[in-house]
Amino acid sequence: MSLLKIHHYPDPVLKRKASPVTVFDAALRQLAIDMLDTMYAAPGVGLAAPQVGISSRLIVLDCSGKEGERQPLVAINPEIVASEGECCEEEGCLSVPEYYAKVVRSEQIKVRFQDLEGTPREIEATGLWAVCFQHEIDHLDGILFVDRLSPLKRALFRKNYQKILEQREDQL
Ligand code: K1U
Ligand code: ZN
Repeated sequence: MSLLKIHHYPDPVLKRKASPVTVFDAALRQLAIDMLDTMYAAPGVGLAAPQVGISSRLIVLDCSGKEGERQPLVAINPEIVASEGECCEEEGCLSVPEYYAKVVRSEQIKVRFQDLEGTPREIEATGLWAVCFQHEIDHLDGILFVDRLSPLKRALFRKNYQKILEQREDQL
């Protein structure tokens, strides 16, 4: 099992718009496996390629919430093609450790993507799956959940996160 290094804010790779995947080969399949292993080990419910330093449009998710019944999903070049409703749930991010905030998102979405063979697929998502898809697709566009907070909450985040980083450095 290969665990990949998760890049943390303010690493510039997290602010870049990722490039579409055009080659569906063994290297892509191995990257998807390594990303799933890294996500489960973190632990997390999603992971986007830029978080492991790769600026490509690939995400992995598993919001099944059951240790024994995993439901891994690999989505390549994902796009939200329909959305409905609004929800506001607490989010975290493996690239922004120890920080959580409520974010307004669509409640129900339809996502078009390609699987590891390059075959087009479509999925409808609600609940945590919908929130997670939106969070991961944002990563592909260089957007972090803290970018979706009000200006006041974002300013508070910057101030508090600086302290979190300093404390983490002291612990090393
Ligand atoms: O993209 C990421 O940084 C992963 C992130 C995704 C996410 C979290 C919350 C709402 C939507 C999307 C995480 O997985 S953070 C960890 C987390 O939420 C979690 C960890 C263990 C069990 C359940 C959730
Ligand atoms: Zn994230």
